[in-house]
Amino acid sequence: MKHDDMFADPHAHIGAFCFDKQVTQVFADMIRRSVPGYGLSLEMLTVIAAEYAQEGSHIYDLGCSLGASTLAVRQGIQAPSCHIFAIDNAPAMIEQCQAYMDGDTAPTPVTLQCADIQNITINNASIVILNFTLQFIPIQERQALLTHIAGGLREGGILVLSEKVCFDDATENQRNIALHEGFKRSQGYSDIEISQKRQSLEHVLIPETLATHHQRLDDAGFKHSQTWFQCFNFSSILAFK
Ligand code: GEK
Repeated sequence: MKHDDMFADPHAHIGAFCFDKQVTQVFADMIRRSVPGYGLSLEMLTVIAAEYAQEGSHIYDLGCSLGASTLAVRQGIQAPSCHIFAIDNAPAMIEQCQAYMDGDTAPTPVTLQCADIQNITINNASIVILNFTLQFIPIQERQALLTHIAGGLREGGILVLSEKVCFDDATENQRNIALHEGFKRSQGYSDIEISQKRQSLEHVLIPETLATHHQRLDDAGFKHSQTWFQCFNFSSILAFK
C-alpha cells in the first residue's frame, strides 16, 4: 500500500480533487486514514451481504474505487447464483480494481464497468452499495439516482448509503469537523496536509445532514431507513425496500 503524501508539500495552487492515477496509487492508504470507521463499514458489508443477498439477484457497488466494498460483500454472500456489478467512472480506479478482482478467488462473479453511475441499468437487485460515493454527485441529481436505485431493487432489498455528513447547528458542525481533523492528525496527517486536502475537496465533496438523507430515501420509495453507524461526521444508513 503506497503512503498518501499528496498534500504534504505546500502547493502554489490547489486544484479541485479528482480520482486520477496519482490518487489511485495512494487511495487505499488515503481512505483508511481519512474516514473514521471505513474499516468497520467494510466488515459490516460482509455481514450485510450474508443477511440480504438473495438467490439469483444482482449486487451493485456504485463508485467502487479499488473494489474494497465489492470484495467485502463477495466474501459474505451465501446465496447462490448472485452477480456483482462494480462501477466507477475513474479509468485508473477500474484498471487497478480489475487486478485486485483477478487476485480474489471468491465464487460470485464480478463485472466491472467504467461508467457514470447516473447512467446505468439497475435491475433484479438485492443489495446496492453507495459507500462514500453519493457525496460526489451534484445535490440536485441525488434524488433521481436514489429513486432509480429503489426502482431496481427487489422487495426485501437494501441500499447501504455511507456518507460524510454535516449538521444544521453551526457549533455541532464545527465540533465534528474538529474531531474529524483530530482523527486525521492521529493517523499521521499534518496540519498542512489537512488544510490543503480540505481546500481541494471544497466544491467536490458536498455533505448533507442525516435528516436530508433520510427524507430523500423516503421520497425515493424506501419503506424505512436506519442509521446503523456514526463516528463524528461520518455515517452509514441502511434503507429497506
Ligand atoms: C470503497 N466505495 O472503497 N459515477 C461513477 N463513479 C463515481 C462518480 C460517478 N458519477 N462520482 C464519483 N465516483 C469505495 C470508496 S470513493 C470515496 C468510494 C472517497 C467514484 C470516484 O471515482 C471514486 O472512486 C468513488 O466514487 C468515491 O468502499 O474517495 O471518499
